[in-house]
Amino acid sequence: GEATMESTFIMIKPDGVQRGLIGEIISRFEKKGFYLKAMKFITVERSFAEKHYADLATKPFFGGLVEYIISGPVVAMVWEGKDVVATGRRIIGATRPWEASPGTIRGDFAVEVGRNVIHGSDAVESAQKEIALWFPEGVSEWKSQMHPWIYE
Ligand code: DGT
Ligand code: DGI
Repeated sequence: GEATMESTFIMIKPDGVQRGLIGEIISRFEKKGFYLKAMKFITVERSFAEKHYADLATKPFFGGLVEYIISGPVVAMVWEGKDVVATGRRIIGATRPWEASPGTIRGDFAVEVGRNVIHGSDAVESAQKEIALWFPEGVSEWKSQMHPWIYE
């Protein structure tokens, strides 16, 4: 029911955009029964990417990760649904694509951890932080007419 609905931040990274995977990825979340609440197609600045990945600032790959994220446009989205944070991560698959199961986005479309196509918030608290960072203007409040066909 309503009480268990949550939101997550999903971003198709520049490799996903370049490789023509936008439709495929959006389709997987749509068909699952999650609701798209916000979406923008943007190239972010270095300082913004560094803020998004602030938790990884001490990692040796941080510089390369930031370069990759700012290298071209990304598709930033908010998806809503029951347990969408954890379930979204399962749809995405493991961070290291060689560990990602077939049937997941990374399992089906990625080879390298540094080109893993998509980002998804890893917890409800990080989702809230990321949504506030990427969508300070807020998200659309709309109700899918399919709701009763997806939720009991
Ligand atoms: P995400 O969704 O992009 O925040 O990534 P997570 O949460 O699945 O993975 P995390 O936080 O361990 O790593 C953050 C990003 O750093 C990950 O998407 C890809 C990059 N990364 C992680 N480990 C490696 C690595 O060993 N080599 C390279 N090149 N990149 C890595
Ligand atoms: O949320 P995830 O993307 O699954 O993983 P994360 O938040 O731990 O890492 C964010 C991104 O950083 C991840 O998608 C790919 C990259 N990353 C993580 N670990 C490594 C890495 N990149 C490199 N090059 N090496 C890593 O060990």
